[in-house]
Amino acid sequence: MDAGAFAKRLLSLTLFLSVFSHVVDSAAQGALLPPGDLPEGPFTGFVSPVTKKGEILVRLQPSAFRIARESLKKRRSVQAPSEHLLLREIARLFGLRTTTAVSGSSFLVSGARVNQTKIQRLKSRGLVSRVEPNYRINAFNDPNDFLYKLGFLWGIKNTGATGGVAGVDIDALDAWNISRGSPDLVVAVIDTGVYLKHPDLAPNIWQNPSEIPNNDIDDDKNGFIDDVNGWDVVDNDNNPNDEMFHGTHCAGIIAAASGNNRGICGVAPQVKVLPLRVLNARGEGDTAGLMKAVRYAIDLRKRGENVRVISASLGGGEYLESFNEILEEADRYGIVFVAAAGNDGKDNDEKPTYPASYAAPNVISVAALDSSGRLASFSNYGATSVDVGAPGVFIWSSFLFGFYLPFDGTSMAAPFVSGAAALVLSERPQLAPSQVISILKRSSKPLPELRGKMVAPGIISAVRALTQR
Ligand SMILES: [Ca+2]
Ligand SMILES: [Ca+2]
Ligand SMILES: [Ca+2]
Repeated sequence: MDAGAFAKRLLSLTLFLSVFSHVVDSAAQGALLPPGDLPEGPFTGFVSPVTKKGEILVRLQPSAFRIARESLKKRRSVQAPSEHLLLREIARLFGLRTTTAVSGSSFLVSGARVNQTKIQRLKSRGLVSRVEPNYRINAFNDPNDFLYKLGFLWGIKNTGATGGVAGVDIDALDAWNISRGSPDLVVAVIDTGVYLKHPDLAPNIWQNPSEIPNNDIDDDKNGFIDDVNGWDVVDNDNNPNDEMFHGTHCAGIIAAASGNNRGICGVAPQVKVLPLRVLNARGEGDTAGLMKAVRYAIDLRKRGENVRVISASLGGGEYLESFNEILEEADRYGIVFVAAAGNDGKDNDEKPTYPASYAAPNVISVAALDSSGRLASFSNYGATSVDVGAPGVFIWSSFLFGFYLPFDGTSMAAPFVSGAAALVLSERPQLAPSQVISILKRSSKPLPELRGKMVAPGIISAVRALTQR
């Protein structure tokens, strides 16, 4: 092998699609731990999407009414108080802001001063019993997307019905009560391209607002003629259509349209996908191509397009100063770089995998988990070099020609994190990439078997990321 060929091989990129066959394992192992750092109850200041802050439902005991009646008699000489007056007196006496009758002996108590200690004191004095949260309720908004309804999308919602452990998912449905993603937020998918005509993807493909199609003129003067949907770095043309299937699959996991009765739903079903094709029909490319694609994304961001996430389900080669530099520039422009950890079943702490192992503050490295919450056999790991775990085994998503198929790989896990990062940035656009990554790590749901395998041993939770401060 001559030096040129050797260098090319060093720099060659491959996608992180696992070629391992898999068995859908229904053995329920490694149940989810309760979320350890979440405070108990709805009344301690945690902004929960499922319970109303500072509000509880209590059953008031007869003694509470007796004390209030005596107090009113003594204080205001009221002999036969109305229930309304009694409740106001109870609230006054016990330091609660408001007390409203709900039904029978159940009352809604609210106010910032309601806290665990106070409730405990009222309980021990026998004044209240049965303290429960006041839950938020929503219209049932289960996606009607076909493969969701079949229960196949375990990463979105895992009921345990198709194997695996219920709750080992990214809590997408709860997240969607807060955000389904901002339509102007753009996730660049640097991959084999995207099958642009896929009915579940076409509505969410980025459109260049400053480029007139097919006039052979670079209207927006970014150096790329007629780049209406993205760019094909491999063939250096304006058609980033997928000639394999890998990028199409990744794009669907991030942003497939939801509620269209079809196929799948992406993690952030309202954000836009920017297809940048750097891998050919065999899934091969090189670092120079990857750099061109990242450069394209940064330049769009510079001119005001809301490109905030790059999803990179690929890897290969060694550390390059020039690539690290471009990652740092992406960081300065607020772009999170999500990278698959790799599919060698190896420890990235011992032997780094690039780009996942770059130390730039905007890089988050993702391992693949199965539906029972175990590390996938093929997934790379690393106590310090791999950040989080996400679904990556038997993941159904979009395929060429409008089809759908399941695949395995850290390639599939990274897009889940890209989608979650896009949701967080849709809600809180002022966050820096390192803050988004810190939030995704801190809000991940712990899984005991993953200890020592990644920085945040668990599965990411979109809803907890959206509510984490
Ligand atoms: Ca252009
Ligand atoms: Ca043009
Ligand atoms: Ca759909």
